[in-house]
Amino acid sequence: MNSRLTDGAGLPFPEGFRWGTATSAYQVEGATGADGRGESIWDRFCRVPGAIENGDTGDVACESYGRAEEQVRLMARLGTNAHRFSLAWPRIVPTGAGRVEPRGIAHYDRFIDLLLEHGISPLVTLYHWDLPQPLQDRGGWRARETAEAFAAYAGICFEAFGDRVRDWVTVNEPWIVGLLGHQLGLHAPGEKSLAGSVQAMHHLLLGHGLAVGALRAGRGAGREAARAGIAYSLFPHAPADPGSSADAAAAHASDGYVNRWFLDPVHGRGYPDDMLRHWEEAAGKLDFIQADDLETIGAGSDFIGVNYYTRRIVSAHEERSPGDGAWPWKVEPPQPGVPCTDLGWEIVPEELTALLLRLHEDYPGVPLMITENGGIFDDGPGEDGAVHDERRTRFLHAHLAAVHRALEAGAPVEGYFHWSLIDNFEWAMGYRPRFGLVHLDRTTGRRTVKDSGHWYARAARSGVVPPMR
Ligand code: IFM
Repeated sequence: MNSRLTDGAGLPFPEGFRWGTATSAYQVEGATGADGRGESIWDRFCRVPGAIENGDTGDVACESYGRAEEQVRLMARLGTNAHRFSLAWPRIVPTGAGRVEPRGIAHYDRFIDLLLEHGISPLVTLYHWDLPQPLQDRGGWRARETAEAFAAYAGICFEAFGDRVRDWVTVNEPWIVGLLGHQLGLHAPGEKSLAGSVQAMHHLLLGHGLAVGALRAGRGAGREAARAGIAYSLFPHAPADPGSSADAAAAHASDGYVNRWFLDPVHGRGYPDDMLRHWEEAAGKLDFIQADDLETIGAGSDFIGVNYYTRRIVSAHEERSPGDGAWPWKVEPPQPGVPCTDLGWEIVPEELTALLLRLHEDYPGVPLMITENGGIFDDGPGEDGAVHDERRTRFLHAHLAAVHRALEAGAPVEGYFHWSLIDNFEWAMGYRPRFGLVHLDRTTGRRTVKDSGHWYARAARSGVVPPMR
């Protein structure tokens, strides 16, 4: 990388950098009843009146299950050399444990082959929130049994696809699963229990550790290079008043809740003491943590998956908030003058540089991958049929420049996966938010590569982020 080149000439990225897009099964596949797929917690949750905006569901989504070939051609048009997607657990093991569905395996076999034929390397997520409903009926992630079933399912996937897939994300965003799925009830399975959410987050980490064990056990079987990591939803933190020690303490505590509670144990340091104290006080005894769980969880992670969207500015507060971990703090609204996406998330790319450098410092030697980054910009086709989404292009440019700065400062960033390839099902918000590089017209199914997609293609093809005018 020639660091003397300025943005005027474009920003060159290292040889072998992975230029990717990201999706997840339930958000894009549709075809929820096809080929023996079992029911997932999202199929069930979408049927709860009022749970999802507009009554939307993932039944059809982007029809990616039936249009896999077209989807891969789209990626090839974008010039990307990598793609992150998730396997739907209920397609592979329809009831969560036990019988394997060969048609599910065949579908992903073909999808992986298609990617490879187009020179696109797969980064495969095993769990992106679509838990088989029968496991939920037995306690879901609150139950230890689910972590064990997850490891067995992971082993099936390593066996089936490990000859072509090197890199695996075990679990996507364990904090969000705990917060939205189990504490606030806004995501499937719709539970509202602080104690339950702490238990679920522990079992997600345990599932990761057990899956890593299964992956490593298979290394002798021709999968020596296999790697696994978690994709964390990481939020840099700042105190609302930099001069206030109470705000600084609140920001540090919130960082423990959102970031350190996950990163520390996976990297062999155990759960952070401040957080253990907090959970015991706010959520009760943590007696579901068994003697060697932390050793299993701490078996490690071969890379850190960074899902980065925005930051959290926190101020100290007298009262405990009912949500957000029952902490005495307040998350501040967007700061005046800071640009935001259409959902009101602050756009702060410089925080991404700082986050990557912090991870490099705190967990030295571990490769980093931006497994998600993106924003909601509600642009659609104009009269000329094109989608002139200049704000997304600027967002991309700013965040890739932030990654470039981190690389120059020595952070081992291996790739960038834009969330998302295509406008898709955004969970409780249904199809309203648009995150894609490709616009989806849900009435006609028509796909239109947005201007941001064309811009990203220039970067991905050349390995140089073009300057912005
Ligand atoms: O769409 C989600 C994705 O499933 C997980 N990470 C955040 C994205 C945008 O909200």
